[in-house]
Amino acid sequence: MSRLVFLLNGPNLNLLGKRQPHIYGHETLADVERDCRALATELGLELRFHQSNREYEIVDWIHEARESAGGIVINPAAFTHYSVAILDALNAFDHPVIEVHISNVHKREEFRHHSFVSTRADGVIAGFGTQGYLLALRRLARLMDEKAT
Ligand code: CA2
Repeated sequence: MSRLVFLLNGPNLNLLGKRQPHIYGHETLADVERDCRALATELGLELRFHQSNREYEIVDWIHEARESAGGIVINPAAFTHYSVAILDALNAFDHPVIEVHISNVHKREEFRHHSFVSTRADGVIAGFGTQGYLLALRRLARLMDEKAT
């Protein structure tokens, strides 16, 4: 199975570390990418790391992953709570999917408590800060290994 992993980030996550540090911490998305790349190398994974503010771009990356990747880590950001398009795309992806939220969405406003993506994800991580991305990669690597044996 492919060792390629897509790590996808939704709208406004390009602002990570620049605004609202009390919710999302001080690390920037570039810091997250650097740490994820280091861990991916350790885990023997090849990483495609993307962020977009446009729903269709995320859908297109999921389609690309369908053709080539063995797993997806996704923080769909606000799309989590209303995007049937992203859910439909993930439902057409045959390999493990881990959903990440930096904040604990269940401790926040009611509208953040529901996730369309969680109905597809193999695991959900929320409230671990940006460390959640690293935990997600470790879990994904394990699921990919289990699937390969
Ligand atoms: O906790 C998460 O990771 C979220 O997916 C982040 C989304 C939010 O809509 C979800 O409910 C939970 C928001 C991402 C916005 O990121 C920003 C980062 C810094 C400054 C402003 C926005």
